[in-house]
Amino acid sequence: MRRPFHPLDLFAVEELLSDEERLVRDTVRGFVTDRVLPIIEKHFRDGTFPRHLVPEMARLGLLGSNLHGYGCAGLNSVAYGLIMQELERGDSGLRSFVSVQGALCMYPIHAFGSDEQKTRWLPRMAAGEVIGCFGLTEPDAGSDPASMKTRAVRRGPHYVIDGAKAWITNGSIADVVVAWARCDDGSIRGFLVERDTPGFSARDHEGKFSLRASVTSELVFQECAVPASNLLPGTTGLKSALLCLNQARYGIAWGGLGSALAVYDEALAYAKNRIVFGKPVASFQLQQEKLVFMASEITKGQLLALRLGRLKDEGKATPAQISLGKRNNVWVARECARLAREILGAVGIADEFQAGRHMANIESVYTYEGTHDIQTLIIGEAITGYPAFS
Ligand code: TGC
Ligand code: FAD
Repeated sequence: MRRPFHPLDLFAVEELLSDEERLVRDTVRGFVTDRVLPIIEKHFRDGTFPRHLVPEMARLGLLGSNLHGYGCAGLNSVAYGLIMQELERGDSGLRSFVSVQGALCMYPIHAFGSDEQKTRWLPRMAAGEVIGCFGLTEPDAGSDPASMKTRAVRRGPHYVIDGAKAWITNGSIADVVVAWARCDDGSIRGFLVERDTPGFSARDHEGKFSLRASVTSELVFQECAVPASNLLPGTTGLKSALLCLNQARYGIAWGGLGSALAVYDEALAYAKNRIVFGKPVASFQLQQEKLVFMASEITKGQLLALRLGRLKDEGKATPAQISLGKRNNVWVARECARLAREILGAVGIADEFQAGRHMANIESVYTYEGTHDIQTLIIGEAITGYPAFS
């Protein structure tokens, strides 16, 4: 029987959701409780991605769920965000998979692709039959993607791509890469590179202590000739890649809440049951302060994410607002994971509890999609008018 799950809702955010949004959230919550939580500890331990869940997530309509047409669910931004929250309540790696597939691969094809590219790729990606990845970061260009070295040179009917990408989620399991490269005219544009293209190879990063249930790879393009029709025609510069990041950062603002809720729930339950000095841990003022910090920050994060989602649906969310959402809610998740681990005492370092896994995962989330520092500088520029990146 499914364990009833009572989400933290100190400010009645539930009342601000529509019936459809609640239904979507509860469906994904059920999926994560039944299908993810029982297996995720082993996948994290073994360093394997639970790939068998991809068709199940596709059947639930989770892949590219906020896109319209081409077999996508066409949900609003809040329902999409709640999906990210519930997936990350399970594991950041699972949310990463869905973020990359939807926000970083399907979105650019949808936004910048030709009709032929959309028809060819999107329905199969929504169905989970084709897996995508997004190659922007390079070994020497992370926070500053404009300094990328990957080049695409036009030769007759082909573009020839040379370069390398690093830390790419889904890299070695992807059927198609959305690869960003600098062209002859100096502009950065997006290309679709299929996995069997001669000169393309992918190798997984070994020794990760974080996001162990997710695939992270290095990609190499050696004289990789792709048909000119594989250029995403609507990409016009780095701005096109940054527009994709807005989509993914938005999802992470909700995902962070999911991770924070998971560890808060676990810490509260443990603190109520664990007896020390003859009393439950939850009855001590020092421990209550930690739980109150977590509950307050999660509540503020819920209000922030919901408002951001409503603004996004009205077409008004700015990149700086999205950065603020990502920055704040991932910080909340990071603080909550650390405090939850602390409340659990020794068992907090064992992987039969979730806190340690979330604590390790959130280090990646804090860094990817623009580090916490980069989000700070984006917001700093928006409020002062001074870019302080260099
Ligand atoms: P800059 O000159 O500021 O901007 C170039 C053009 O882009 C515009 N722009 C944006 N447009 C839409 N959305 C945004 N967020 C935008 N940010 C900037 C800008 O207005 C300009 O337009 P125009 O018309 O004037 O040309 O560019 P810059 O080179 O100075 O860089 C700015 C900076 C540092 C903020 C940017 O490079 C950045 O965001 N760096 C962080 C890189 C990053 O986030 N990488 C993420 C890689 S993907 C990933 O991590 C996936 S994890 C997936 C998972 O597993 O979930
Ligand atoms: P660097 O840019 O080298 O930064 C190092 C440090 O310097 C950081 O603390 C940073 O905040 C700080 N710093 C940088 N610039 C400034 C500045 N101007 N002022 C002050 N401090 C600064 N990328 C993709 O393209 N696709 C993916 O699918 C993807 N998946 C990922 C999955 C995982 C698990 C991880 C860990 C990363 C992934 N990334 C992906 C890469 C990720 O986006 C980059 O790691 C991130 O953008 C930071 O780049 P970097 O690691 O090169 O750090």
